Amino acid sequence: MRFFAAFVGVTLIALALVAAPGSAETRTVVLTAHLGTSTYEWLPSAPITIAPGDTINFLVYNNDSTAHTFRVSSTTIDAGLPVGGNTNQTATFASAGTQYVFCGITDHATDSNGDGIKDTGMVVRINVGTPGGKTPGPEILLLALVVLGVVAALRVSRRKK
Ligand SMILES: [Cu+2]
Repeated sequence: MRFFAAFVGVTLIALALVAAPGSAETRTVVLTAHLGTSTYEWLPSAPITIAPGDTINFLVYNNDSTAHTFRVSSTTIDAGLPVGGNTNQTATFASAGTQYVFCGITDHATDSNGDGIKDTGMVVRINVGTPGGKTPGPEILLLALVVLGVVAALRVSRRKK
């Protein structure tokens, strides 16, 4: 019985940890406009993954010989990037979903499959993950407690026979 009370107590603490929202983070991302083998692109071009509520501080440089612009989907950010220029822009991504940064100059960033999301050329995808997705630790603890509780319950019920 004492074990059961302790089990319930620890389980409630674990549940509270899982339910608590993760604290929002601010990350700095450096991007450089660049002419690739045949198209303009941002370097690095790998997708950025963050959690809802996180903020990105973009430090953007144009080392290309052509002017570009720096835009962020679902925001009003639209900064000019003259040759040799740079811009510093900050955006907070509140909701889960797909966002992206892109160049607003015609044909520098395009939507190749018509889904409304630019995906080719000067585009860097931002995957805004699901809430709580960044804190798997307490969930694993909770799972371990549930398994422990089942094992303990089986042992108690067996002893009663
Ligand atoms: Cu461009």
